[in-house]
Amino acid sequence: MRSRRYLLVLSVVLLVIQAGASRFFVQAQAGQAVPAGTAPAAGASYTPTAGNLAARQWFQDSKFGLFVHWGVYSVLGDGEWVMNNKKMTIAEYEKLPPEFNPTAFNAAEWVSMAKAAGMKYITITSKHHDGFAIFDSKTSDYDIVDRTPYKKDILKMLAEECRKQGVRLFFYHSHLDWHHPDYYPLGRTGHASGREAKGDWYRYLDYMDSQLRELCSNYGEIGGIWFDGWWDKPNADWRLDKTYKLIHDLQPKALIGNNHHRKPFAGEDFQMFEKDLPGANTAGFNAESEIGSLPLETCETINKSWGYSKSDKSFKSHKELLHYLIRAAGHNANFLLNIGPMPDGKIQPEFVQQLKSMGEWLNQNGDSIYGTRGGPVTPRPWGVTTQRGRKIYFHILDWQDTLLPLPKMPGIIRSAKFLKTGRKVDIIDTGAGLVFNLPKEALDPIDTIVVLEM
Ligand code: FHN
Repeated sequence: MRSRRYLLVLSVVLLVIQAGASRFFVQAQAGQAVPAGTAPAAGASYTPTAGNLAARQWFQDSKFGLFVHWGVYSVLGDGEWVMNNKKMTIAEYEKLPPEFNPTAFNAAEWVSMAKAAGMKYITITSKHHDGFAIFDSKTSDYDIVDRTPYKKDILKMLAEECRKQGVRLFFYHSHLDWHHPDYYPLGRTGHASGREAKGDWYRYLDYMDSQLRELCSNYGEIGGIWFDGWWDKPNADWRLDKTYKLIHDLQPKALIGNNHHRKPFAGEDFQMFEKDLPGANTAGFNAESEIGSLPLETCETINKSWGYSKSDKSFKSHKELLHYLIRAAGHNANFLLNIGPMPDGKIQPEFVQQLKSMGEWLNQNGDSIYGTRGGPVTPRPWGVTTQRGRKIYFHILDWQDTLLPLPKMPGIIRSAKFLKTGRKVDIIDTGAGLVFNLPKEALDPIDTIVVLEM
């Protein structure tokens, strides 16, 4: 009876495999690591240093980072776009810095929390679109030291703590600036700030470069710069070559990424996708994006907000967030998961809890994520594959049946086990492909991981 059922299922499987042969073929994944010593296709006039190429490998091995959106907007608890969304003038918005006094901020606690979550790097907003710097800038007095009662450089404390705990620090820096008088002509946003209709664009770019020089000079070795806001003025002369050169000259290992939602530009070292896995466009940001050849990253929020929101209670579940991390890894991408700290410097308990449980899962299953690249079977509705050396990890995330049909594997399979129990997995070789036999009791509600040793 059992063998007749197998035969029936197998013939269906064979038909499916043959019909969709081209779709089912094992493919190389987009965004695979650029081999050391090879300049990325996007960087015609830019040759990354050996240190930079090594940093790209480290980045791809690291897989999981903490994104932090924090600034004076947190005082209002209405997200980081509050100035634009609530049509606040510069004069009104400038009343926020005197209210920003994060006395409960504790860099050691933040970094330990990220580490315990299994995160290997932190990317924090040095300046968001509101133009306010949460570091000690000598280029401008619109910063935390000069304008808030707190008077301390958050980035300095964080950089020191990251160094102590072995976590790399990246700075998110906004090209777009709703506050600076020289950010002119205006772009798509920031029209209600009440600014005079004049300004010297190149003076603004000098200002931005000067702040970037500070970020690349005063905080030791940094992981990289994560740009955002280019999309506000896609036709402007952003003088990116000059800015990227400045960063690479000062910090040759630092990785530059730019959230312009396009294929990477010359001089960039990684490519990010906002609220979407590489190649997808469910959130509307990636209509013009195209996967390039650089290391990839995808970023998401725990609720719906980047900056702190008092009212946003739509928290994603533990399973959703883990699936995001796992699917990102299967797409050969890192996952940058965001928190928006509260104005006093504390992190809301829902976020803390979520990060803790992600760390617990990674403690058990991290072998199938860290140091891997997208595996030989491209992402499927049922899940993804990751690979490190001779080990291929099948992450079965959404599959209800006992038999799972798969394409042919490249090479001979030496062993097949469930990662969790070490129990052997029965595999049927149909000649045209494989079928995993997944008994109900072996299925895991989050991720059933099968390891093939080739
Ligand atoms: O406008 C920003 C937004 O506030 C946030 O920083 C995200 C993070 O990816 N990026 C921008 C929108 O593309």
